[in-house]
Amino acid sequence: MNEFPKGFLWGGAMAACQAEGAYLQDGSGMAVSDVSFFDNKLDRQDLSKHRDITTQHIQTAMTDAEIRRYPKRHGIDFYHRYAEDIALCAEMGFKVFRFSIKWSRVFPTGEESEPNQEALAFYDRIITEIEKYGMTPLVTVSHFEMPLALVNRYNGWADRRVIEMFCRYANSLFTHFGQRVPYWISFNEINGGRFATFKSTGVVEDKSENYLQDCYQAVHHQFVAAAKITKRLHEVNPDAQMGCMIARFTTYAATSKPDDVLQMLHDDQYDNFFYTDVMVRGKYPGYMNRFFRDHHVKIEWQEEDKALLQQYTADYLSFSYYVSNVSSASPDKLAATDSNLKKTLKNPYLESSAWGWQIDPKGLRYTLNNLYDRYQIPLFIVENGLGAEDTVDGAGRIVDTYRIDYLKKHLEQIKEALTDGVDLIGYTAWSSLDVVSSGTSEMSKRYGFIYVDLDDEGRGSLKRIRKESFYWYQQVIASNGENLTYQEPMLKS
Ligand code: BGP
Repeated sequence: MNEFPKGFLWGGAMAACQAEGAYLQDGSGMAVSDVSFFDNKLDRQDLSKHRDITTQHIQTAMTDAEIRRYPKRHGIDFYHRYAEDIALCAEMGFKVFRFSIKWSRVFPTGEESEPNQEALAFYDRIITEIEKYGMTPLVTVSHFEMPLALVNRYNGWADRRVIEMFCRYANSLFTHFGQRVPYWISFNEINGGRFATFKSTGVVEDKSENYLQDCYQAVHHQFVAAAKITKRLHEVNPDAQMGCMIARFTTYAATSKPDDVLQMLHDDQYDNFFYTDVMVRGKYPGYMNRFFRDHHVKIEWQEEDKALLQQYTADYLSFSYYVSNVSSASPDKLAATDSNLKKTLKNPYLESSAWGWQIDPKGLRYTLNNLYDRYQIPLFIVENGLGAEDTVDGAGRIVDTYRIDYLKKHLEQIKEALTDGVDLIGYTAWSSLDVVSSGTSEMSKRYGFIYVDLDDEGRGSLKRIRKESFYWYQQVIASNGENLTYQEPMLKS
């Protein structure tokens, strides 16, 4: 067997806040992403300070008109170059194009009663372009770019009133694009609310009296909002599907010591399953009652919440997978490393990227089996890829064999999981083009099949160049995953 099913959705992903640029143009408002800064003294093995944003920092950034200090303000200028970018992805053979819509472009402060028509016209042009090549759009409604005004006024999702504003935003998207977009994702990596709280929920620690309480209350509001917009999407188009999404932090016990194994179970429950249990099974799991009690968290529920969560669950489960983590009952004694959205412990059996992210293709097979066993609904890998520094050689080529190797090994394990019986509907690699890094706002942490000539300080021609992986992925898609081999060079100079 070991085959990808017919109609498998091959593609790539990107996010508005990392790609569009066009800061404050055409009526757009400021988003949380527009205050995230680039630090040239960045410690790649400890990115924690990039995850903590203070009120003071926000105020400084708001009065700073500089674009380059905040790289997500310029992105890769997808706003003006989308036609060329989408054409390149079509050339690779993409069946599906994953992108996100910038909430603060459509509702600049989040509180307007009507959407910004220029923003809707922009996304209309994008979808038209995707359709032109016969690709399927996959749209993330919220990918780390809530209007900053909602942070300043409400401390983000900690306030229940944000649900209504989000629903108004989502409803405007469904009214305009609901018939044309078959796959949606409500919140990108919803478990980010606990680890990358500011960009995920807009909650600022120094504004909170009880930060942990606000983190979980914000996530609860996102759960309710996701249920509400799932209901609305199905009213608009019963055939459209709404997925939930987590950053899948697959984790292994550091040793076979029962304490470590229990820690692994807890980390899996608190960091992963809580989110998917609510969004797929439709109710809060019992283990969270204990967690909330132990951590003095008391979620405020409204009467409608329980029924909403139960009735409007996700149609499919999507996730990002970059790394695997390690769990230990005595973590202080062990070496740590950076990972997606948070730190973890070192696994001596794995190699790491230059940013310390531990590479584990077999962990993806484990993850697919583990999620499918638990939920029995279709899965969709919506992010997987390697962040690396690419260089353009003397002949103008980018020979990113390390990226091909990473992707190839992960696709081999996906094939194994398909043979294991997992129902996987698609794979969108992160990222289609190089974009500004979500975690560090660097440009030099590149993931794309298409190189973008831009450096960390925002200098460069923005020229797009096909990497070696572009031609390799083209072959992979053309053979529906049959041919994963790589023979250098794919690009004949
Ligand atoms: C995920 C995000 C993406 C993305 C990716 C890689 O957390 O959904 O937006 O960028 O990780 O992370 P980074 O850019 O920090 O390397």
